[in-house]
Amino acid sequence: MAPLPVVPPAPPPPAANCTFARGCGDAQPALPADVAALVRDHPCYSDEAHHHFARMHVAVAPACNIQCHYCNRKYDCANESRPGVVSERLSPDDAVRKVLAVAAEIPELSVVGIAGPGDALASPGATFATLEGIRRAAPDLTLCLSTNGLALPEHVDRLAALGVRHVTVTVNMIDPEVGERIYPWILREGRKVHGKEASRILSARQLEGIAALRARGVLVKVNSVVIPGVNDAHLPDVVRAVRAAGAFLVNLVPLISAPEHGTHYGKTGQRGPTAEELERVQGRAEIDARVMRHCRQCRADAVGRLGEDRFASFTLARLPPGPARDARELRGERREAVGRARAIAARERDAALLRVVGVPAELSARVAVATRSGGLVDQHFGHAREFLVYDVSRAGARLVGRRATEQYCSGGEGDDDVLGRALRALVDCDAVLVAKVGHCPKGQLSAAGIEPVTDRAFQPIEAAALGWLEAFAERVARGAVAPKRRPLAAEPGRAEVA
Ligand code: CLF
Ligand code: SF4
Repeated sequence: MAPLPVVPPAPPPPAANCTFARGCGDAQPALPADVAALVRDHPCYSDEAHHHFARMHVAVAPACNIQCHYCNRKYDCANESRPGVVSERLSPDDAVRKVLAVAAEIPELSVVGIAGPGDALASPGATFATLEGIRRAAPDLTLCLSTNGLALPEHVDRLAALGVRHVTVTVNMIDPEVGERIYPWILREGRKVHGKEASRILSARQLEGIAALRARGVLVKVNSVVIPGVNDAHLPDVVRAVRAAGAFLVNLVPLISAPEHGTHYGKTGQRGPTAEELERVQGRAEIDARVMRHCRQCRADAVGRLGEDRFASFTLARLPPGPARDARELRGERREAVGRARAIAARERDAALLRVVGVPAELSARVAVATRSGGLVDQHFGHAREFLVYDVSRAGARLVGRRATEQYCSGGEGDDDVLGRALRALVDCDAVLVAKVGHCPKGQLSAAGIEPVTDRAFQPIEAAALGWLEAFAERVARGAVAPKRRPLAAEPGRAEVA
């Protein structure tokens, strides 16, 4: 085995009184214990939690009080949902019945959210009746809500009193000049307001609402839709403004716009960002904020872990007629099992970190991971519909995004077109960590400079990525391989999300 390169010693651990998660140089302070407890089991607020916990949405809020150019009212609210999707609308009673039925089947359920199909606070009667019903029926479930923010200021007290500690506000602009290219009108006090005035009112109400939530101990996530040529250059200002107002987390989501969705942007040819453009905007935002990298732009009736689509098993027609029992004890057992898995993953990560202290600080590589559950490298390459992408260095493995693909292998047959698309999706990765990979894709991955790695199968992701890095660094030192150049990579050590 070749010796490791001679490098300066790894930075010391942070001093006991240091408030930054990884010591000097980390852009984000470590979370206070009460905040850490609030994000720990929320699959959207913590990328680690999304390996273990599920969320569901109840589609009880049909109305909206604004018009976004990326929305067609025939479909769900596109601020927090995938455009072109229609959810089954529920009454508050049906919503509570559905929550209990889902909780009985999916013990990893930790969060219930209202994210449409219109704006949650444009139908306050239905939204609050639902939140109150869930609070009574299953008090251990975390309540979550997503809104465009226009009606937020008048509802913050009621949300806080109900124990809602997670609210998402979609903020796409703070400059009305930009805003009038996104919002043609808003409804305010019974009248339609157009142009810059509409955006001025909307922006002021959003920032006021965020600050009021923050003052009541609510963790605010801000979603911003990245619209190239409209607000992409403006988003760093938006991120600074929402951070100043008290937002906890920022989620920059790509505009999805297709003519068949019938939206203004779809019909006028406004495109969404490329993966590189999105990563660039996220990297800039990370200078000022924690940035979510694992959003799946889910449906307003989504059920399951992020990326899972189990809503079809829980339509109204399939629900049991009476109320299901509250499976609280099953959720408790699941939380304990997750705690044990987390302890193992942390131990293995810490051991792996010690083994890479000699890796040069400037060596950073990018790995894709196929994972199904529990934060493990546990999926066959041919079965993956998406890969999680991590930048890995001696400081650790940091999620930078996800790459959607299609399942390459079905019924034992590989699809060459799908493989070609997967290779393009992973082109900037040095390796792909999988449980297994077939002979043909293995060869093509290697030919594309993406090392297929199976000897980390069923290890926790961070430990697996660091273990791979240890061997990779040796090969780099020998000159046998070089990391791919990624001019767009964000600086490591920034904005670790929870
Ligand atoms: Fe739903 Fe949103 Fe709550 Fe999550 S989703 S209301 S914060 S429980 Fe999550 Fe879905 Fe992305 Fe939303 S992955 S679209 S960020
Ligand atoms: Fe559509 Fe949501 Fe915008 Fe309302 S807030 S117009 S439902 S995307």
